[in-house]
Amino acid sequence: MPVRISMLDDPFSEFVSPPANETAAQREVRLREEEEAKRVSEAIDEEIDRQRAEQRREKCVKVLLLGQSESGKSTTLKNFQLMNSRKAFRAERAQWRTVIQLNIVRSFRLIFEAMAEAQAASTSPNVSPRLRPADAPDVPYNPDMPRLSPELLLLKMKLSPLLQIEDVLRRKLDPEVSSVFGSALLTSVTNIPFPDRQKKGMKEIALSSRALGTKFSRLWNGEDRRSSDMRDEGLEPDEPTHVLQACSEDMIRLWKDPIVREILDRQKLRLEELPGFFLDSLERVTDLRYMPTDEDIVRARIKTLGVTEYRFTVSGVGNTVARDWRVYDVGGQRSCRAAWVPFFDDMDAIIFLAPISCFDQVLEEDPTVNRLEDSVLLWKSLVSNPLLAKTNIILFLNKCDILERKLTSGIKLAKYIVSYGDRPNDFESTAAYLRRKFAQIHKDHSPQKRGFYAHFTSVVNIESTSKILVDVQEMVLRANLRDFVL
Ligand SMILES: Nc1nc2c(ncn2[C@@H]2O[C@H](COP(=O)(O)OP(=O)(O)OP(=O)(O)O)[C@@H](O)[C@H]2O)c(=O)[nH]1
Ligand SMILES: [Mg+2]
Repeated sequence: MPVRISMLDDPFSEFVSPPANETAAQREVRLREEEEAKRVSEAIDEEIDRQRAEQRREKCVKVLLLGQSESGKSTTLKNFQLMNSRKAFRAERAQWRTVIQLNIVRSFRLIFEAMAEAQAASTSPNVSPRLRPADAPDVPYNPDMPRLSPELLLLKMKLSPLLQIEDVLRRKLDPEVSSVFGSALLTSVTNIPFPDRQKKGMKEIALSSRALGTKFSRLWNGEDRRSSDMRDEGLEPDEPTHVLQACSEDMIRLWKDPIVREILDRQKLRLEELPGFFLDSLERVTDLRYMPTDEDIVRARIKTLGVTEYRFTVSGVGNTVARDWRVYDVGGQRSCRAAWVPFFDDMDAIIFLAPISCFDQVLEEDPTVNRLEDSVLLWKSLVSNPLLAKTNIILFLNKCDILERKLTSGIKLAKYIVSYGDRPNDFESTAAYLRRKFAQIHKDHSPQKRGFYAHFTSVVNIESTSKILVDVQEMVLRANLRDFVL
């Protein structure tokens, strides 16, 4: 029953009630004035509503990409760019070629390290210390380790110019990187099964948003550029390109060498699964006129430090208006995660990437932590965060292609996740099991009920990812409009 408020209870009643001795003429004037005041008030309300709707339309849609390092955040961002600013994306091929060249050099660094380790392990401890190279790694003697032939050692030596162009390539990406101070931007190599490999100073390239701002500025801001001429794009062959081309045949020979493959196998160094793997395309990517394809660019690896913002406009469909979007890409390493929080209260959606192929790997920054476990804990802390209670969180169970390859090669999920038990070690069963785990956490820990949106993804696959991102864009937009209507 509606609650009635008596005139006596209402402290404002004496201001709004008509005067006691009001004449008929005065009453008519008062009613006219009240009518006019009501009309003005309604017009103001209407205007406020219109301005709110306008503001809402003008307010951009914001999406934050989260997940541990190497989970695929920047690769997802590249897919957004490919969908929404394709020309600008392609205009940055010169920079991506440099990144790819660095990725190749890094792969060879790893091969050289593995060879040095094998050589040291296969050298009998009885050999005179004078005959051991000064920089030989300190590894236990292993007579079963394959021996490096003089031809292989010669090949390795012929490829040493690769290490000399590394600095030039890094400086091309970020001129402020100096050999001495550059290491602040560069972090140890990841995804390596042996934690101690980290100590060896092999560096993965990383770029701060400061450097990205200058090098990839057109791309991040979705601007277009007309010229596709090689000179304009900076794709004219330069010194590192000539060196890589000159080393191409030797690189292919070394990479295909059965002894080298055996050494890599023995050290469980699966370069194919490392980010930025281009060794199966050496002939193509070392050509003097090589221009990275879209696929090459999404596979190129550069670690993110700081936060990168990418802006684009999605044109309206039907009678809906065009909307501006902002996608934020952050660094995923533990040291970068404090920078995530300031973004939490203003996002329309979060895409969380969990690389489910990483069940047998450890974190680069803490080799005692399993990568999948880290993703699960991160997921739990995100879905339970009260600041994000109303935010749509979309889960990408990523790197499905690598998961499938690992399972096919005989690596058992149950060895790392004991609760998986004796279920089948195939993709369908393992992926469905992991999805259920993430869904359960979402259900148990969300502060209030909300939908669970999850996709199995391989974000290096441009075609399938674009379909998923179209769905995601539509879903985010719908949720955004629903919030407005409610
Ligand atoms: N095969 C395969 N590779 C992937 C997939 N997703 C990402 N990668 C590769 O993994 C590497 C790391 O991906 P990034 O997108 O750079 O990872 P990130 O989450 O941005 O990492 P940080 O910047 O360190 O936080 C890149 O070389 C990608 O090409 C995938 O689904 N399958
Ligand atoms: Mg990144």
